[in-house]
Amino acid sequence: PESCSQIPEAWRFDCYPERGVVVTEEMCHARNCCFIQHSQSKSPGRNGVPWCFYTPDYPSYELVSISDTEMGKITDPAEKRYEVPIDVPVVQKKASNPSYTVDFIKDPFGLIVKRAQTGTVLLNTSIAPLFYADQFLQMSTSLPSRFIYGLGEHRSNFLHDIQWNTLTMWARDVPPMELTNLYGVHPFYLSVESDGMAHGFFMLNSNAMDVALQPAPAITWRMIGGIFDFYVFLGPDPSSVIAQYLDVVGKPAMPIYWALGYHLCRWGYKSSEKTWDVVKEMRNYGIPQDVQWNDIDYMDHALDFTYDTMNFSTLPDLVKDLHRHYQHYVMILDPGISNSQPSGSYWPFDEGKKRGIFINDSNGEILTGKVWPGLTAFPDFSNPDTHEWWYQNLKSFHEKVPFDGVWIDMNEPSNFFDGSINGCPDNELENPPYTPGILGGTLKAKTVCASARQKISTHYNIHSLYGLMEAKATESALRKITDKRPFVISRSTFPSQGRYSGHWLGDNRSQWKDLATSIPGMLTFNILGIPLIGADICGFGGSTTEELCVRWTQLGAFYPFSRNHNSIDEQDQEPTAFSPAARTAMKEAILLRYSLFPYLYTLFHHAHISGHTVATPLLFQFPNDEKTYGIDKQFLLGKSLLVTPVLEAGRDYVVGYFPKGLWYDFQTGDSLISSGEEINLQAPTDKINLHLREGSVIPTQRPNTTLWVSSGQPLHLIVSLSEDGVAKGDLYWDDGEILDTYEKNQYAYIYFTVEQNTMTSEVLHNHEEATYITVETVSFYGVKNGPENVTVNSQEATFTYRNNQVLTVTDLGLNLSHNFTISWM
Ligand code: MIG
Repeated sequence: PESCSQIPEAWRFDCYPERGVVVTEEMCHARNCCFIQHSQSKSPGRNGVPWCFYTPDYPSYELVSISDTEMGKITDPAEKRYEVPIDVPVVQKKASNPSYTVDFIKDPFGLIVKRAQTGTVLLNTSIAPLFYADQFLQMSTSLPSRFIYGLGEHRSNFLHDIQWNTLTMWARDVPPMELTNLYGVHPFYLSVESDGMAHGFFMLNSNAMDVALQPAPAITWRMIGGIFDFYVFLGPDPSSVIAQYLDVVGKPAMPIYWALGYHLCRWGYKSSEKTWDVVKEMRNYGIPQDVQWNDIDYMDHALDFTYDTMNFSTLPDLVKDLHRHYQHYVMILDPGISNSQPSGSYWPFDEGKKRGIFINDSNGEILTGKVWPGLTAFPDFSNPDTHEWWYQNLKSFHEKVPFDGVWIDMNEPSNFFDGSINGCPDNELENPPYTPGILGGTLKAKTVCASARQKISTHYNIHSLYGLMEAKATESALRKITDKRPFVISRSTFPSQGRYSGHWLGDNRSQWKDLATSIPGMLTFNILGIPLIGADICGFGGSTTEELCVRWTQLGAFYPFSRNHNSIDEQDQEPTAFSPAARTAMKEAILLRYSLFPYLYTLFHHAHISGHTVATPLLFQFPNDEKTYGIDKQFLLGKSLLVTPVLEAGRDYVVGYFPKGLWYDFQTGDSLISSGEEINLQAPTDKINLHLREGSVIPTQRPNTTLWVSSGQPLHLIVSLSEDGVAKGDLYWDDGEILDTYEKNQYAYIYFTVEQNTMTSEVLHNHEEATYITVETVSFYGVKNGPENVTVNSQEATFTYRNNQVLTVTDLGLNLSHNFTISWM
């Protein structure tokens, strides 16, 4: 019909999204849709303008009657469907004075959500037909702008491309590449409206899905199960959107202090002695290291909860030695449990089988897959009995090897077979009417059968929750075993994961482009509530080069989770493996990180209690500066520390964007004024550019080779005065490892303000831990005139003044647990 050609290209909603199919006119008309070929669609159904799209009058639902409920919720009264089993707060009643309006369209049924203050349409579901079948749910909504972020886990820029870009979600083990589903699933986006206000949208659904972006701008949710259960967060600024999202799914855990140290790992340490040698070398060179890790090499024939008593015979001694040096040990665990050890010789399988805690196939037999130890069963972490069994395994292994944290890998779950040793049955769960654009083309690709049975549902529904559920089991086991804050790093993740674990970006490669993409990855996980995030420093696959590894260590020093990790058979890439110059540059970068520990720790506290980001996109602090919306080559730590890394080979400079205002070189205090422009910065190989935004007070500490030792060191406060001479900052301090210190009031919280040439340190919450710390020096950046005298608590003090306008007050010896003032005239 003619009406078809009147639909603008950007507004054509795909009626034939199946992959790898070239849709013909006949096929399209069989669906009663419009058919117009388009030259720009290279692979129909994947990228580009759809050839087959819904007609304007395509039949959909009709609103028959409407009755207001106390909760303002839409449910299906007739039929109970699968719902995602994560605990979200239950809405008790309708909001009294909402900042939004909700309007309904009768026929076809549609829902319109607007921001009350501005009238901006945040959501309009009437732009394409709605589907609500058992295995096919589809909803399209308009977007107020092209600025959309989140929707993990994918490899992409931080700002998503909306030019016909389909993001598929289904947990998958694959080295990160563009346009494919990866390890985690996060159906949440942040949208920045045209006036700089922001809102968020969360689709609480765990089934396989496509999320299709198109230039209208619009988004389509195409899911193969569950219900429509979605949340809209009104912000109105980007940080508030994230805090509101995390109010629903849960705020991140407060990490144990050493989680913020430098971690060393690799696949292919052939023995505990080899591992130990690396630790000793790091100590010899005085390079900070808090945590040594082992990959699957430590296990006896890749069996969980065992260690190789030949090559890793000294593992328990290594761990004790680490502890004597205030260092920590983390080892990997994979979910696959070998099912083929002689009966009676391997408790994890024997006992697991007895207790019925493994995933069954659709016949009710234990499903057999294959992972590193050979044929395996997979624990069903949706079963509470599995958590108890997992805990008992961890506990008895901990008695042999007193590890401090756990790395959970392969938990998509990854399987070397597609489905199982016997494949999968041919049924509607394995071959649903529509299969999203999953890598491999089937739900079972490199994982267990969709029709496999788990305690609470079929694998079809809960596949992408495997990593979350394993993390929960691991976190609670560690709590019981260590009675400290659990340290868990998980490869597969789902909303609410931050409550239980951190994450790393998976199997990257030792290439410059992977160095660069680590920033959008890190920023995305920060807005998804998993701030304990980093990429494998120096790259996992392939061999690194010295220059790349130096630059990566400089950037990695500012990852919230900072771990150098390497694949098997690749060239060594520990800092100790390089030339003295490279080693020194790496050491300096890591020392710089350690000096920032009090600041970083305080940022994690704010993430934990208020849902703030730790690594922050520039746009969060400058939402009215559109130039920041696409920036992902730089980022802020917290609100004020700007990191501008070198991301290319052979450079001794870097160009960074500086939002309007006054900025200071973090290390020298030199100032620069930006009108909101790109600035060329010197970046010799031993330098990482760090700039402090005006108006901040940053607590730093004399660094040492472990955070335990550093944490007793005196503080050095760095103040960056704004144009009008004000600044503020804070410090959260506690014992570093006890559970729930904030919740139990076992912490100190100090607030710093500067105005009119006076700094005040105010202890808002006191605790014994603060009494062990002194403030030794304070540097004020941007003091325009050299002062004649400086007083501390009204007593004269020692100071220096440099002609770059830096005033440093020294030899303070102030007890952190007491209020103090510093003034200059
Ligand atoms: O199939 O344990 O992402 O970090 O070194 C590879 C070996 C399994 C994948 C992880 C990687 C780890 C590797 N693992």
